[in-house]
Amino acid sequence: MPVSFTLVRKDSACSARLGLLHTPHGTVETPIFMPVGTQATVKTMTPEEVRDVGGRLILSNTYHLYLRPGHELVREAGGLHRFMNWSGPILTDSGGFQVFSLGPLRRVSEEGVTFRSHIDGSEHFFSPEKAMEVQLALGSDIAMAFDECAPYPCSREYALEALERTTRWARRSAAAHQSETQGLFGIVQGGTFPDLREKSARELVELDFPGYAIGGLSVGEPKQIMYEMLDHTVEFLPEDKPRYLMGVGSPDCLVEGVVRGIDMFDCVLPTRIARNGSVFTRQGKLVVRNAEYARDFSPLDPTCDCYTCRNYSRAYIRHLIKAGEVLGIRLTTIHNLRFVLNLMEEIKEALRQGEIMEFRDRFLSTYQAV
Ligand code: PRF
Ligand code: ZN
Repeated sequence: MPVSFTLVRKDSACSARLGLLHTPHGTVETPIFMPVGTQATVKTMTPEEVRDVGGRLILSNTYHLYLRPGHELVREAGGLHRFMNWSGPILTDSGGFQVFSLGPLRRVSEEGVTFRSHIDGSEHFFSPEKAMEVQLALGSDIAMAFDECAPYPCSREYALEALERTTRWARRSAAAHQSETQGLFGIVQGGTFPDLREKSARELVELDFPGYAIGGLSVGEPKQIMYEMLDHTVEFLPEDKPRYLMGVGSPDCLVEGVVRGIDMFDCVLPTRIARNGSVFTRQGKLVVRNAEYARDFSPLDPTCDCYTCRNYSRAYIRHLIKAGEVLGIRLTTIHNLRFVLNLMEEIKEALRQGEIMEFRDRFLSTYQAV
């Protein structure tokens, strides 16, 4: 088994767990946040810097790398790890979500999805088999099944159709995926319908994947609905396999996800908002680009241990961003990634101490979620 999971400890007051995820490129502790490197780079950061802020497992995207530079080229380079100089584990998303996000640029059939490239308009076809071929060429440690993420809101009929297709595609993904060096995770869908979440989870568990993702959430629904769906999904997933909540990464959702039994997260949020001048603090999100910080010579977050906070002020970072200097968004990216990765470290420590619920309450008492 190229990918496996060791459950280390379960909390007695909630569904949270500590675990170890074993991959061909090493073992990582869970719960874990995966920085996103869509184009084979965590935007603005070198792999050494990603590691220095605590990144251990990164996510990259099949859809983007297939279109550019092409998976054959990445294979020729010796795989994604060598191509981008990241020696730790990599998880690749299947392209399902990205292709479905293209809207009018795509057509779905039972066989797969026909879509036009967002780069040059050229036409392409993705299927479960194709998504497996591309991810094998990329050489990631963990590949994702090809799924259909239904939008929010969506009708029960559509959510059912999408989840049933996702199960059939998961079966085809598993059949096409023959690898000694890569694990394959299934993806639960089912929209915001509790019984459909259960149905999807049960059907996927029958296929016996080494890990299960929860897809189709954080697509615009209220957070409370997402939390309810997590409760209605996690209870049908096996305890001895990792659970990955796709596309979730706001600090409050990370904490709430962990207490509901999630082991893995990924999200562009920390790196994306950094590039438009927003940063996380223990009080919530702060727009350092705003005029009110022009003469604020304190660090982004006085409690943060990152390179940015140890050396630079809000006023300086605001100036860099206003002046369009690339150092500005590098500094905010370093801080935001460190913020969420440090949060995950604190979460793990709270779990080791058996105090995760106390930690959640303390964190949420100062963190202003939006
Ligand atoms: N499916 C896939 N990738 C995803 C999602 C999904 O549903 C989401 C939903 N938040 C993010 N990334 N394959
Ligand atoms: Zn910082």
